[in-house]
Amino acid sequence: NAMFSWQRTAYHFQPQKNWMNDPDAPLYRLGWYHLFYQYNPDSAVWGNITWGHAVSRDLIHWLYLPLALIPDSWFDIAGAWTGSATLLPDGQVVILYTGDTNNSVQVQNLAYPANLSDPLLLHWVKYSGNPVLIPPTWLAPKDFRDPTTAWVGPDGKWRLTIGSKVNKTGIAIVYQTSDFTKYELLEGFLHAVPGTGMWECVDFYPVAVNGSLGLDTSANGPGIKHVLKASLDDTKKDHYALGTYDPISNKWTPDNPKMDVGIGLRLDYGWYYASKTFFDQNKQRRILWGWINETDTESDDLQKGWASVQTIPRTVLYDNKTGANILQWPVEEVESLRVNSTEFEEVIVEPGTVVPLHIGTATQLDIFAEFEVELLGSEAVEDNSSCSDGAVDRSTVGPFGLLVLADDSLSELTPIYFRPTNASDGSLKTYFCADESRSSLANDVFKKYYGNEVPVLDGETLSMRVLVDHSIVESFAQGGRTVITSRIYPTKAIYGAARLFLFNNATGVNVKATIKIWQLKSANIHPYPLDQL
Ligand code: DQQ
Repeated sequence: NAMFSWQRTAYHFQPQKNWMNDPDAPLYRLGWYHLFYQYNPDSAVWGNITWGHAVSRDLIHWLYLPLALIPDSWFDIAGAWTGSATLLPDGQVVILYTGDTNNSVQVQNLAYPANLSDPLLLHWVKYSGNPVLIPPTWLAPKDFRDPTTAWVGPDGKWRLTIGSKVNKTGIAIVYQTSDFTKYELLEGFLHAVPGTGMWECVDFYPVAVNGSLGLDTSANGPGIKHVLKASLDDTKKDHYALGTYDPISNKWTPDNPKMDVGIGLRLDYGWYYASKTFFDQNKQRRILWGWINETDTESDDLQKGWASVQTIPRTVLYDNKTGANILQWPVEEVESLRVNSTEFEEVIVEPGTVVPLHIGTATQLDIFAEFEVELLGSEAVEDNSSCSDGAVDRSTVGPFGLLVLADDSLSELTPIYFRPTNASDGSLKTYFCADESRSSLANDVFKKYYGNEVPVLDGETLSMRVLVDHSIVESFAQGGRTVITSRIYPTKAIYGAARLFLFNNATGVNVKATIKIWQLKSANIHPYPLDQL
């Protein structure tokens, strides 16, 4: 539908048409990155959930492949839901996924490639003994889904975790297996957090305390922490925490109980859900995928004929400067799309002004910006604002940042910005925010304020990286400590009419901005040539 064609992204992964949700079973093998995804082949709304499949050499350019798993058996007839892949040392690949059965019971099923020597892994076989796991009697049959990638326990057996809930307590339970067909439930919970509700799409993986390499899912020992992530069904938000995994007791303990899973940090403070990581043994890194849902209406989605996008894959590392969060950063391969860089050095943005950045078309950008603040008058007055006040609300020292996907008359704009505050309790905090309230003149879409506090250490300048792709903006502050994904629907700030500005809405500071901007080429995302299949 041409009416909405400007909303199609140019370098984010999305199917040619119809509905997509969670990323599934990402893996790297024989020179190809594989991405599977929850897909409705028949419509632009959720339903008839099938596994879509695409492959890439570099995580940027993709080839669509035929559907990988079709819901055609009693154990997945109501949907082939989310799952994960495990690469076994002998070269085998196993996928465990949730099936919604003919009785609407959630079970776990095993699938494996028909032909391991096929680098594209085109054909998948469902194990004849499926389902391999049914819900334990003490769990509700609809609260048992989304198995993780397996890791090796101290006895050499595989373990994997599945999310659930007991009353209002979100839980992760662990199964043990030697062959992926027979399983034993380990006693107790990997972890449980009262009040957090059903845990979907649990992700569990090690991060190195030092260095810049990712770790295999089975790695553990000194110098390693474990990230536990749950997608909270009640709020549709992805929460994580850092902690330690004791494989003997099979318990994960958060570093800081006040920042436990579901009550502490979020992976992304924007519109983002059902994320999943994998270890890329090709480049020794851990990569995170996440699903960006729509915030327009179902009827809009049906009209445009498609719904949802995946984020740019992000590398995940432990932040050893703060020791309290992970760092997310777009995979380096996105830089291969960069053309025409423009630099602006020490641009002074005075209080209450906007400065246009003349860079030509501004719909496909990779922006890196640093901001220094010069206090003009006396001291900053006390200020308890946060992201929920939006970019219009002014204080002495903020907000300031970028206006992306704006039109010349500023009838549409999306501020991505910092808001330093000095609260009445004496604390100094910096918020990183996205104000979507004026992102679109359309009125049937969400227009909210997003963001959270971002740690800024002594001596650090404020910096942000922003990826703009027509209707998606992914924003990373302080090297990826705080991340916000925006799903917006500009109607004026499209194609050649989209502009980029700096803004400073503080009352008492000059902002000095140094910015480097690249235009990004479109990625090649198209069907794999049929005659080669
Ligand atoms: N999506 C899948 C479920 C999962 C949910 C169904 C999360 O397996 O819990 O499409 O978005």
